[in-house]
Amino acid sequence: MSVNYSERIPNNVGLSENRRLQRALEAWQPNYMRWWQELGPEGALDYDVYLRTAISVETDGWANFGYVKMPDYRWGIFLARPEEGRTIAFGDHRGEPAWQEVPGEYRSSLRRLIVTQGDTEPASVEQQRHLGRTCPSLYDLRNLFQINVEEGRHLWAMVYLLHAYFGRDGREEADAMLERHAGDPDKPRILGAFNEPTPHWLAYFLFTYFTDRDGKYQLASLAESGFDPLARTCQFMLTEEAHHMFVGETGVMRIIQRTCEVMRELQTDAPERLRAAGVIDLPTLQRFLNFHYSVSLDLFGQELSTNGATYFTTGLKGRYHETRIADDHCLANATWPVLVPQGSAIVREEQPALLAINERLRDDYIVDCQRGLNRWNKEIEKHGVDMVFNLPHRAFHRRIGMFADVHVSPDGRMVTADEWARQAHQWLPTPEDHAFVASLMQPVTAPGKMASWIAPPARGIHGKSIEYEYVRFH
Ligand code: BYC
Repeated sequence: MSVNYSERIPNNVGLSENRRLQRALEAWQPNYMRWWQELGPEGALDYDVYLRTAISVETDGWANFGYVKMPDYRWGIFLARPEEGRTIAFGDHRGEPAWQEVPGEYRSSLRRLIVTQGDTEPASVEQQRHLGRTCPSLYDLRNLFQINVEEGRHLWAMVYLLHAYFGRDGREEADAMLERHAGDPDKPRILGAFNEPTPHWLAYFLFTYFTDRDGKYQLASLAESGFDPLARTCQFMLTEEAHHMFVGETGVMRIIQRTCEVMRELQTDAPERLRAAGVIDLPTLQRFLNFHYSVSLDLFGQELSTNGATYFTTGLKGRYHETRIADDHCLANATWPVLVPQGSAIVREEQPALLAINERLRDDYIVDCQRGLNRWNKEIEKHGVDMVFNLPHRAFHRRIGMFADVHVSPDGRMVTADEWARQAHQWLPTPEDHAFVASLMQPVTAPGKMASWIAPPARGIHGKSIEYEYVRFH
């Protein structure tokens, strides 16, 4: 599975043997580059960035680090190795050979899934484009750019599938990926969270912790797909995703660490004193956490979804770790517990498992989210500070699904619109919180130096010291 880097588009899919496809992708490439220049990281085209580039899909294929100007990054097309004799693991086609071509009857559903996945990738780059201006350190700036170029590559991955397997309408969808934009009132991105602004680094770390984690779960479900090229693409994308969540988890951890240090120094937990000392008080952090978690929960779709059921039954999108689950993989008569609003209460109901496929994935996601909170809480405890972070209730602040029309407090009580209006400022970031966090965002670009509100990382990148010049400006 070696990658051919001598071609204009590096790939391990034998692109040069398919001249039509190669030409089509080469025609899309300049549009992508134009998009990167206009909506990629602002003002950063000339920087030399210490980036990691994949040179093969093997585990050691990552060890390739060096200074790269982002527009010269080798965006390419990489699929994980094919699995000999792979069969479809779930749904009506269980046991049949995995599809190497798009099955005609599922063409539009499959295209929709690929377009929705693909749309999120450039969206996140657009959302993060101004952050470079206010980086807390060169280390963080480099990680931001690493994530940005990888999201760009994930777009390439989906565009490849559209071009290679969906003919003319696939090419049109690939063009449209560069025409919708995050937060654009006329042509927004498809999913809610990808139209929210990422105005500062606190939002960014929480986005990479919570929203990239949705990426992990969605990609893992698509990696089970009966459509083999999609499964193989997503398997490789997942290896890149892990680093994005690492950046989020450690970023939040370092903020907590710094705040706790100052709390101890000043012997106070008063938010105004901590803010005056240039750190983010923990209740503010909890409000931002509540926001990013709840908009990320929405990304799983409705609790009961016929789309989800159809994607599963037709073998297009599986469950998390589908092949490790011990059941019939068809779910004909199975049920799944789902929380639903009933009057002024939230009750648990057994629902057909097929309809609850999205909800089940959300359940898996919630468990995973909690793990990071446990680690953050340990850090707080280590400093002797009396506070714990909690995930708000899954019904809190939802815009999609059964809880979209009701108000639920973070601890899971159904509340009236009046109570919501009175309390929301304690539960979600206020304009003042945003203004305060924004006021901290002063760029720090001297090697090894950190902004006041964040502790240094435990170690540098790829064996380099924290003082290493991870980004060189010109
Ligand atoms: N916002 O039956 P429903 C990532 C729409 S993140 C707006 O409930 P379905 C990344 C839905 O499209 C991973 N609209 O759900 C992270 C549908 O519309 P249509 C991205 C929403 O269809 C960080 C209607 O509501 N990948 O990779 O089973 C940085 C009814 O939908 C939302 C994927 O999402 C929303 N939040 O499931 C970079 C995987 N939720 O079709 C990257 C592919 C639902 O009736 N996508 N709707 O017009 C999917 O599997 C599904 O589309 C969803 C929704 C899970 C998103």
